[in-house]
Amino acid sequence: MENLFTSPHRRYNPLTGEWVKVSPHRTKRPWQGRTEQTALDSRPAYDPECYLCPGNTRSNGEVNPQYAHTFSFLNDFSAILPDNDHQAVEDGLFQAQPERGICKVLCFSPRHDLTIPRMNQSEVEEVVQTWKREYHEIAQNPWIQHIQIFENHGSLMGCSNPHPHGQIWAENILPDIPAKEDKKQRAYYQAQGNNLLIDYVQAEVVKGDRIVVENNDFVALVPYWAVWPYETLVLPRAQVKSLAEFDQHLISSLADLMIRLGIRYDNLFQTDFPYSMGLHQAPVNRKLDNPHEAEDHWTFHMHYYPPLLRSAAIKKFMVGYEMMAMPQRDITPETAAEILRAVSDIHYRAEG
Ligand code: H2U
Ligand code: ZN
Repeated sequence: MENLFTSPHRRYNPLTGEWVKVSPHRTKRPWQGRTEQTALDSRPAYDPECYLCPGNTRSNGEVNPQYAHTFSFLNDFSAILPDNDHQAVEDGLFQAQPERGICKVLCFSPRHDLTIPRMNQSEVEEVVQTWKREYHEIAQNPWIQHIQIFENHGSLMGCSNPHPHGQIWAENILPDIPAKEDKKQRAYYQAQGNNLLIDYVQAEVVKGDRIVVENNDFVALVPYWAVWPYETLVLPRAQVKSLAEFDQHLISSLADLMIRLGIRYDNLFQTDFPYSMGLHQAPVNRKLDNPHEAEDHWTFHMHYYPPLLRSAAIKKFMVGYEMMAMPQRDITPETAAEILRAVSDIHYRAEG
């Protein structure tokens, strides 16, 4: 009998409780590699028109400092604001809650032309270090519950500016996606006495077929339940709840892994690979009824959601059946991991 994984099936995501449909029989055509090459993007190291470059003026008239490493500032067009004393609406089917939050923009580098996979180890360490500092500082506001650090990368993802940067949205509630992960991790921890994602990473390391890159502290793999063709999940090998617990060693390990994963992504279609990436970690300042609950069930992790499917230009759209019913994929997570493992670990734009 043929393996279930060669015929249509669905897979369970234990982190959210959702399912994904896998249709591997639709990918019988052989892997052709990239089908076209995009023009090499040659951005200047400094762009006088860029609102993120050092020394430039932003749309609100503020001037960026001549920063040398990373630079963060309050988003001039914040989606949520710190002050909001409006009343909730509780009117049957019409419910609304006021939201409070802090939005920041974080430049990864003063260089307009770089991306994480083309930055060096110490430069990416600076990014992780800055994330840790921001997580710590923002958590000092006792009303903040959740701190979402993310990067939306590439014009294909709707990112407005190629200057390497990410964002932080912190707020007074736990948003839906981390709330689902919170519930699932807590239930698992209470039932098993172990962390869901640590048990998961250990099992994946034994199986091996979904691993993309790894080092002594972190593993990047295509999760068993991946929705996007080349989606990856970055997991620590040992339990750690949030950036607050990262020492210098973990910071440099994570930077190493992010660079190596990013190089493989860029090499896959020889393009500046677009994605949305984000960190999920323990909520902050949560008032728990039972102090024993703490946040020990939470494991720090990162999600990378890239939209590309078959080439630098062919993107997967989540439409039709997927908008109406559930997500679906053709190429299996195992095949995606194999393809990512097979590409070079030296960046295609590296000199020499
Ligand atoms: P993207 O990551 O989607 O490109 O967004 C960049 C953010 O930068 C966006 O949230 C902010 C926008 O509000 N921004 C400023 O804070 N100041 C500016 O002068 C322009 C853009
Ligand atoms: Zn710039």
